[in-house]
Amino acid sequence: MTAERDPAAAGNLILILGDQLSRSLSSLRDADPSRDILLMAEIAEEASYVRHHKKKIAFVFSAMRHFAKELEADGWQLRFVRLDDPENTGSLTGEIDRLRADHPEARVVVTEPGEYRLKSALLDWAEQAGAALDMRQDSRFLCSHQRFRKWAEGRKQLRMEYFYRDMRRDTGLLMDGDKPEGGKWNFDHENRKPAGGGLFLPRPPQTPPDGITEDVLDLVDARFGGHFGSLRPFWFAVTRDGALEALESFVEQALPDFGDYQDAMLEGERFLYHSVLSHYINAGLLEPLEVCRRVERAYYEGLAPLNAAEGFIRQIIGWREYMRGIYWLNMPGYTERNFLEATRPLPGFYWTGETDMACLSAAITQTRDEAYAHHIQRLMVTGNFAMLAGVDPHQVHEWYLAVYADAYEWVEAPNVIGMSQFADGGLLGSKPYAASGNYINKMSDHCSSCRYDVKHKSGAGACPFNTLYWDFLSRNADKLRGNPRLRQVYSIWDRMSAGQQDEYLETARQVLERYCDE
Ligand code: FAD
Ligand code: DLZ
Ligand code: SF4
Repeated sequence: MTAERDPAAAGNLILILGDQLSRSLSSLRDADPSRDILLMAEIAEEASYVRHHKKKIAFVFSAMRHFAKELEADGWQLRFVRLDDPENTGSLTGEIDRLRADHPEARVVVTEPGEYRLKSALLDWAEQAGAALDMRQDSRFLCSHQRFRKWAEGRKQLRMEYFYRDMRRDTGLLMDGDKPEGGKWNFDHENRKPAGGGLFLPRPPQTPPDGITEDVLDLVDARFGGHFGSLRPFWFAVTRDGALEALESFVEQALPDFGDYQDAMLEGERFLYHSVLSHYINAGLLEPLEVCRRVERAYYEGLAPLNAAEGFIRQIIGWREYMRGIYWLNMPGYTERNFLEATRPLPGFYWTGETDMACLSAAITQTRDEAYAHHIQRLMVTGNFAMLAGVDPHQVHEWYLAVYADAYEWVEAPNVIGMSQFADGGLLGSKPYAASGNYINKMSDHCSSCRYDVKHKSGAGACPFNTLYWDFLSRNADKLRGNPRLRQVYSIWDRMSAGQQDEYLETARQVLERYCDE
């Protein structure tokens, strides 16, 4: 992808996208501040191709403005196009054209966009405009497309665990020679404790908005006021320094308990021991490897136990890299997959949080307020309900892409289409993450304040997850019955009397009518 630089050539135009806020960017590798011009642009199309959460737009715009200011202070020539600039064309390619009009000979350099949609748009644009485009690999990721393709080649199943071990060997993270630290690759079985009362629960640092952020908040309010989510209070860091502070705070306060309570949920506690760093990492304010090295150091300094450090590092060099690999291996078309042929529209309460199901209300309300929910809420509450109810996975995908501050299609789609909705038919999970209310009850305290009874399996007051669970298995029996990991649940279903099965299905029908068919 990379073309050699000709020293006699005119300066380059270097496009820096809103999730490329890193000085180590491959597009800046050989850049020359005296000749090259950097381009950053606030673009209506990028903010509304799905109607992003207001906090997400504000975070990206403010972080872009801060990054641009830092680059300018370092002596770079930079064109920053604000959203409200009357000449703003509203598209990234329009902005490149506008800058190129003054520099027709210039080559355009860009680090590969994270999303297929934008990569294709830039490649199409270059072809049509007859422009020289130098699109470079994104070296912030640890595994290149080529490396992932090679790893995946010839494998019947793409299991994250084996990929992860290779990444441990490649990076040397938590390695003792060629053996994993502590003698095991994975300490996940120690990471499933429900959280009880009386725990000290840290909060991510709250950064007060500065003048730049206040301007952006006003702009977002005016231009995207109809989008989902609360804009204020706004507490995200918007600079690398602020993100580094958030990393330090996580390592000191939450990391030691990260492993133990990774899967827990608590009413009113939105962050537990999670890092709340994904939006910083995905936008480029933090680099994935530096975050992992910091966590590894905390382990060697005795500040965090191995199950926490290993569990955290696995999420980043394992899951995060693996999801990106799956995305690029399967695009285009991955976001259209619908293995279970689910067609129901996304229930309206996903946009309001107004539901009497306590677990869903908590997850969606905090999503609205914070543009954040942690993994188990995304997977086992909102994701699980949508899959059990048979919601069209494309609508689920668009919801997740819109509502989280860390959502970019390269990471969101495999998590949603693959992991959470089983819409890829098992490419990345050996069975659907379908669960009845029992799982949510074990891992959280939501059920005690819910109007439903998690112990009731059917009938008016029964937990909706309980009846939807069996309805889901019954509805999808032709596609799922042959799955060896579901043999046991189907044998339970088969042993039920016809009367009991009917009762489950009838209650599920009422649940779907109440919540999904309004
Ligand atoms: P922590 O729990 O502290 O984890 C540490 C880091 O590990 C995260 O910051 C993140 O960088 C990485 N990580 C953890 N799990 C995953 C994963 N499954 N895939 C990729 N990276 C992971 N993550 C996104 O970054 N963007 C998304 O749009 C996104 N959508 C998701 C949708 C669904 C349905 C599910 C089940 C998961 C999704 N995830 C997504 C993964 C995960 O939920 C978030 O990365 C995590 O909740 C972010 O919060 P945190 O920083 O506190 O993470
Ligand atoms: C997410 C986002 C938003 C909301 N706005 C912009 C923008 O105005 N300008 C820009 O360059 N990038 C933005 N981004 C990030 C892009 O959507 C992101 O680069 C692509 O989705 C590729 O990952
Ligand atoms: Fe959620 Fe069911 Fe528990 Fe209510 S009873 S909180 S719906 S799992």
